[in-house]
Amino acid sequence: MSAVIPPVPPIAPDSPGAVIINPINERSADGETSAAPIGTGQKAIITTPESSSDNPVALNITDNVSDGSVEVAAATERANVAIVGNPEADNAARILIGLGTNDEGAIQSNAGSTVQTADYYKGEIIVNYDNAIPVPGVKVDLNTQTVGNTTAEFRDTSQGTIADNAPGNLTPDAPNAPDFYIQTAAANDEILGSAANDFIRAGAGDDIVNGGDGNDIIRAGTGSDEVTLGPGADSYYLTFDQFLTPDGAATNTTDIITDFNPAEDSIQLAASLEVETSITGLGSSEVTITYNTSDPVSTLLLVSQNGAVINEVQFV
Ligand SMILES: [Ca+2]
Ligand SMILES: [Ca+2]
Repeated sequence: MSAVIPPVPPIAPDSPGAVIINPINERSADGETSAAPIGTGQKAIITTPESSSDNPVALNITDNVSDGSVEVAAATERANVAIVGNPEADNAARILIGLGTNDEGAIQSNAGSTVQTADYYKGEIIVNYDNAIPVPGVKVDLNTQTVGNTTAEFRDTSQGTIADNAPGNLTPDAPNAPDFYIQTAAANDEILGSAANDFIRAGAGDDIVNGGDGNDIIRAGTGSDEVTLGPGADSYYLTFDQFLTPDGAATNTTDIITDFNPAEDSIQLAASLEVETSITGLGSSEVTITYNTSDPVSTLLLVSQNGAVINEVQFV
């Protein structure tokens, strides 16, 4: 069974609650612009094309609530959207990330865009990129900074670029070079990728991810996740962060891949895990990966739900 993700309605620039958000002017220099405040009931739509990896759109979720929703859509190519909050607050509004339209209601392409949320954000995030429009040659800039633990002041750059967080063999002209980059946070999130290539990171929590068509990279993060790879040559990708809670504690989790296709798909582990893990069960549909670096050790049971055998893992 493929994972089914709820729909996310597209945002029109003139719809009630819509707020057109512009890129910030400075990211890390003194005197930089802080993230734009946005609260529940508001819809952020990015329509200006000046966003770039150096000049992102930054949204600061301000509501200290456990209900209500914020809607976010990139409606222009190569937009880079960073959603942050106050790590000390209980900001837990739901975030709905989808597509945007023009004034006539036509879906606008967000090809090459990145939409990412700070790791600590506590609210549930639902992403639905069904009907997203890829554009040939308009790919994600792999040098885009990831937000990690960035706050509203927007200074943290410690988490590296998208390339730093991707399988080591990912290049801008690879067959799986991402058309879209999506990064969610600590809660139990639900993500549907586009019909093109997606690089999806679901963060901590027990997430449900469906890559859809295309050659996707899915890094589900710590927690017990359900992953549908979809058609195409997909990568289920693990790093050390699969094996530690956000507080650095050991974990014992189970990830399910609903539709592993050994003829096309691959199980990829970060190269550093080659010496930090031991693996049992290859040649069956249940593989156990033990992370020996934590104390006690962390384990991940990886279940190929359709019974397809996992014969190998790649260290990349
Ligand atoms: Ca998550
Ligand atoms: Ca996809």
